Amino acid sequence: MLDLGSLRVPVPAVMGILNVTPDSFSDGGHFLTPDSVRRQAEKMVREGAAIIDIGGESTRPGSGGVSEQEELDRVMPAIEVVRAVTDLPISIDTSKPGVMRAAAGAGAAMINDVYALQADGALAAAAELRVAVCLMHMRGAPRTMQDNPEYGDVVSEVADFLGARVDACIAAGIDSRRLVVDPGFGFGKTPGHNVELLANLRQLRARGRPLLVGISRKSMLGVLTGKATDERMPASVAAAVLAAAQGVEIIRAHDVQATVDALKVVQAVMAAGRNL
Ligand code: 7PM
Repeated sequence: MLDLGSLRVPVPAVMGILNVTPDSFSDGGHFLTPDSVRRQAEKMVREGAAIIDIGGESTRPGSGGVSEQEELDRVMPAIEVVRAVTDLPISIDTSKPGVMRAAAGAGAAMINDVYALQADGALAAAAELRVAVCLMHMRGAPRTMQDNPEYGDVVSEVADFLGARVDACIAAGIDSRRLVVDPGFGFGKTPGHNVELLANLRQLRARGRPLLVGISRKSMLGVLTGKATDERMPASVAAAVLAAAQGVEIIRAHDVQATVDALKVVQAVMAAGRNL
């Protein structure tokens, strides 16, 4: 069991992705009406998701931002619809303090921030809201992050960043037991960097905090397999299995059913005491 205070889930847990952006790369525009949000949420519940991650700001490489009002207009109705169909914990994928406050007020149990609470006022908002927080590593900003990212040692640099953000959260009054950390696959990393991170997840448990990873359908899998985004499910499941075998607590995924089934196998073998 993973206990983050406002959020308790069995591990490994699958976080189902519910994007409410018109431009998200693999499911853009598909889940925008209340009815389609409801159907997608019901499907993820049936398939065994443990958390539903709602995001209204595309962080696609090369993308700009959206206004706070635009983001609120996208995510608040979606939170209401998901709330109406399930008691599963909701995570809000946002970097904006105003959206964090509104979402937590509507019942979101987790803030999933690809900027790791670096925006003005984000640390204070998270401290005041007392929800769980996912701190993700990104090198640069979405618009430019894939322009030739360079690292000396990507694993230690990402781990150091995450450790520093955990420390900043603690200094801002956030209970460290609410924090999870995420290396941010695809956010300012080459395919080689992403593979190196996936091979060394245990070293990324900054300050001993639990890990969340999101690799589902990402371009590193396209590079490895030659497949388009909608054909990356098997590769995504393989990556989820590799992550879970290294003890990752939360896997963020589009294909909930396939991921849940695969992780049941990992879980059974790990419970049998094998060191994978
Ligand atoms: C375009 C590129 C659209 C990438 C969407 C994405 C993560 C996340 C995202 C992650 C956490 C996607 C990403 N990725 N939050 N939000 N970790 N914590 O594949 O890896 O959905 S957006």
